[in-house]
This record gives sequence, C-alpha cells and structure tokens, in this order.
Amino acid sequence: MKLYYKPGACSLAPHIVACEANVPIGLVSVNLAEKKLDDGSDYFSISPNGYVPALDTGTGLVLTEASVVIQYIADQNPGAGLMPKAGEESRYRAQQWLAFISTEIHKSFGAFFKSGTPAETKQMSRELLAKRLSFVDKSLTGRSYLMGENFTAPDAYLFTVLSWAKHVQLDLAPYENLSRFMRSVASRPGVQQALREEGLA
Ligand SMILES: N[C@@H](CCC(=O)N[C@@H](CS)C(=O)NCC(=O)O)C(=O)O
Repeated sequence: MKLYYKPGACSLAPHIVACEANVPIGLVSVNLAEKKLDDGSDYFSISPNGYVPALDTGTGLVLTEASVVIQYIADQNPGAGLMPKAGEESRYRAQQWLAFISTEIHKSFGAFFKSGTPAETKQMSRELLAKRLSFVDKSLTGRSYLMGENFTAPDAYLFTVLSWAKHVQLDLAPYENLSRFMRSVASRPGVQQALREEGLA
C-alpha cells in the first residue's frame, strides 16, 4: 500500500493508524502547491481533486477521504482494535466520530489555511470550532480517548486536526480534557513514529 501525504496534513491521521496497527505502508510525498510528485508526475492522475490523503491499496483501488482511508488501513489489522468490527454498534460510534471530525472540525480549519479567506469567514470558523471543541472536551470527561480507555482510529484523526491549532492561534489550554488528550496521544510510540517519518519529531 502507498499513502500519498504531506507532512502534518490530514494524511498524518491514516499514517498514525498504520503505525499504531503495524500495517506496512509506503509513503509518497506530494507537492500540494504544484500538484506534483517528486518524480515530476501529475498528482491529479492519482487523486482527481488534488488533495491528500490518497491510498493506493495495491489491489487496483485508490481511496481518498481521510475518514475512509483511516478505516481501510485499520481494517487490515483488526486485532489492533483501531476500528470495531463492521456491524457492531461501536463501529457506528467510531464512524460517527470520524464524520464529526471530518465535517465539523477538519473543514472548519480549512478557512485559516486558504489564502484570501475573508476575516469574517475566519471569525465564523473560529466560533464554530469553539462550540465543537467544547463538545469534544465534554465528551472526553472521565475517559482517556473518544471511544473509552483504548486508543482508536478517530483519536488519530482528532489529534491530527487539533495539532493545527497552534498555527492559527487557537489556544487549546482552556479545554482541559482535550489538552490532556493531546499530550497523551503525542506520547504514544506509534504516533511518535509517524511524526518522525514525516520529519515532525
Ligand atoms: N475531503 C478530503 C479533504 C482533504 C484535505 O482537505 N486535504 C488537504 C490537506 S489537510 C489538502 O490536500 N489540501 C490541498 C488542496 O486541497 O489543494 C478529506 O476528507 O480527506
């Protein structure tokens, strides 16, 4: 399998899942500004929308969308317990978290990274993020991770998108549970491995 990535982007989430689940993947760096790979080839031919992550599963299937790529990788080693089995109630809860992180948190950060975003749009995103982060903070009361005491795939995604907070002057300190969560996830060996492999640690 090959994961198309940019250091620290949302592709870090499936990368963490691969490291945590001991699923071997090759990493292919993408120049997102030019939509090119290191060999000069056109990234649009891999990912039609030109964004990361994309996963070449090696079976002729190329998947995009972080929330789906994450699940595909986790399902390669079910024993690692990063995604509950399909059909179980907990699978839907994990998918609910993935969808929430994708649409309510990941997308809200987009406004800060696109050049030319009007100040009012940024302010609206900031206010929405504050509401959604309060909800996640509350959800983490009395539990180490989103799904309970065990680290699962949604935690990798949440950690990844919240690691962008420092780039947009969003202070996580008032969210005590989230701050604890970030420290705890950052200290995991699989997470450290992914960060090292992306040149971030
Ligand atoms: N809908 C996609 C969005 C992925 C996305 O926003 N990727 C960003 C990096 S975090 C990217 O590649 N941006 C460059 C671009 O869109 O041109 C997903 O959920 O995976």
